[in-house]
Amino acid sequence: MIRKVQVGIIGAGPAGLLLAHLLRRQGIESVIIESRSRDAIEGTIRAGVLEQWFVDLLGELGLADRLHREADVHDGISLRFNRTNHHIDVAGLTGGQRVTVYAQHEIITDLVGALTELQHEIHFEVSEVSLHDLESGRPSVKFRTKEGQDCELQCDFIAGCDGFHGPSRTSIPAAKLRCFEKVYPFGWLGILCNAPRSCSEVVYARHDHGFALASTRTPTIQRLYVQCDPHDPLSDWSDDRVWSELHQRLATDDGWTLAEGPIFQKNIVSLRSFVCETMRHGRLFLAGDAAHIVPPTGAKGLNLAAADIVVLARAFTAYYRENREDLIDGYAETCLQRIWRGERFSWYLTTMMHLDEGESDFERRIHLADLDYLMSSTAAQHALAENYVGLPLQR
Ligand code: FAS
Ligand code: PHB
Repeated sequence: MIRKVQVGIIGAGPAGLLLAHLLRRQGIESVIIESRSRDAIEGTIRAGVLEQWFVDLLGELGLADRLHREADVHDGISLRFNRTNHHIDVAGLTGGQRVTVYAQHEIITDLVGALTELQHEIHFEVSEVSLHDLESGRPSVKFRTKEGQDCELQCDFIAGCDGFHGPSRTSIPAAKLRCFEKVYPFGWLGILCNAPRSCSEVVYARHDHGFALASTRTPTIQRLYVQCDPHDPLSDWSDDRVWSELHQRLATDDGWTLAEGPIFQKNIVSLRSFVCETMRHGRLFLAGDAAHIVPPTGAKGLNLAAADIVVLARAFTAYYRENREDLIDGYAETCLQRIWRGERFSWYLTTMMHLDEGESDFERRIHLADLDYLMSSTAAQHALAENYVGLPLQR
């Protein structure tokens, strides 16, 4: 079956779904193909922190009603080391920008739900996805539906929103790819547990045993992470060991205590920084994790993906509405400025807050001096806060 469409979107993650919504608002037609089922994408445990502009955009699109009812909004974050908690007044330092904690899979559920109500064409559980004629005026995506039917989407443009492991980036000739990568020698073990909140804001802790993070999902479901070896088998991390490490790494001398509860989800992720500067190849445009990865310490991945999509939707709109190609031609350059700033901030927070066995004692002292300077300088805290809430986005 051949289907002609203006924009073919590969991937129903936050990037692909947001693009479909923004294009609909401009009367631009798109079709989404996704390799997993709707239940699977709505159940993927990932990000949790949203930048203020992204929350505002979801509101403008009429997609934030549940978010506004259920999200946890904070005025700051905490950095913890040497058994002392340090509150960073993010809202005060950024003219009122706040930190919104709302799970990524809830955003996906809201975006898919709204598109389904609009009967937007989304093909779930597709396979055999391949991209063709990217340098022609009529690129296409071939795929097999879950019913086994072979289909071809003939497009004006293809949006590669298929994440780090998707086919889009690898469809670009290797000689054309300009990529930069840093793989960290540590990973994160993340848990979800049924327990009351122990913190009124997201807490990042540096400890001699390694990094730890306390975040939240609801008043009764908490999200916590500990630094681990990315190759550790999960069986090495019993619930008792997880709680023991969390208590030690998050401990303070001010009487604060960590509430425990049954752990119902546990996973280990590796940490990397990655940028593919070739975000466009002919009529293929990469967005989100398909083009860049940040370690989650800076809570930037989802927000950078959404920022790419705002730039891409504006470029497609200018093309269809005003027959302009300048925004399309400037897509990569526009996105890469924000991406490298997000990469820098995520690398900075990751190296400052994690224990790297390969580091010298001198480097460790420097990280502690960095933290000490941060706690003594409003200017440094302002820089951290401004990056954490998200640098302004030209919309
Ligand atoms: P995604 O990977 O989310 O989506 C890609 C989609 O494409 C998937 O649904 C996939 O199934 C589909 N796909 C893949 N191959 C395909 C194929 N062949 N055909 C069709 N579809 C295909 N970011 C933050 O901003 N804040 C955080 O707090 C944060 N925490 C994180 C915590 C963890 C543990 C992890 C792993 C990441 C975290 N991130 C965070 C980053 C994360 O949220 C990503 O940046 C975000 O999912 C990127 O969204 P997409 O680019 O849409 O890619
Ligand atoms: C989360 O809530 O999952 C979370 C919060 C902050 C981060 C990363 C993840 O930096």
